[in-house]
Amino acid sequence: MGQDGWLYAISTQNPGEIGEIEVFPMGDLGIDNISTNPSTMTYDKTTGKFYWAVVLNDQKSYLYEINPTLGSVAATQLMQVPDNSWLVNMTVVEPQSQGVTGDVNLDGDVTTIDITCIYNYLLNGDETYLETSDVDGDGNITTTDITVIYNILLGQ
Ligand SMILES: [Ca+2]
Ligand SMILES: [Ca+2]
Repeated sequence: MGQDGWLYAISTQNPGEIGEIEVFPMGDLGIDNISTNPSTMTYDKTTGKFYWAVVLNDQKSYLYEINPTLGSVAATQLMQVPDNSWLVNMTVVEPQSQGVTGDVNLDGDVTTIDITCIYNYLLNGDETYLETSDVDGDGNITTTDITVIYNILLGQ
């Protein structure tokens, strides 16, 4: 993002080689009152959206969504940062992988072994897989959790 309100793309074909990095103008965002304060941009891989936080000449901080598509470059103002605060840095936190529901022993698959793990808890008090045994998430480890795994195995 340039002080001139233009969006630029940086070629990373030769990353690290000084003088080999190319900068391409993508388009004018139509914002001409950008202050000299630092701005920050981040990219959400999940949604494919670019977010840009900038302080304008009114000394207020704004959050924009950027469309970086060549030919239709645009900035959409999402909000003014409340209480005259400045948003000086931001990042997108990627969601934690949830694992496979029903994969009690966390080996990556739902199998009858996972059912055995729950049986071992119910019958023998084996708490090895306590944290993953509540498959239906109702707060208790019961035969219902075994039924859920059976249904997964049967493809229901
Ligand atoms: Ca498993
Ligand atoms: Ca349960």
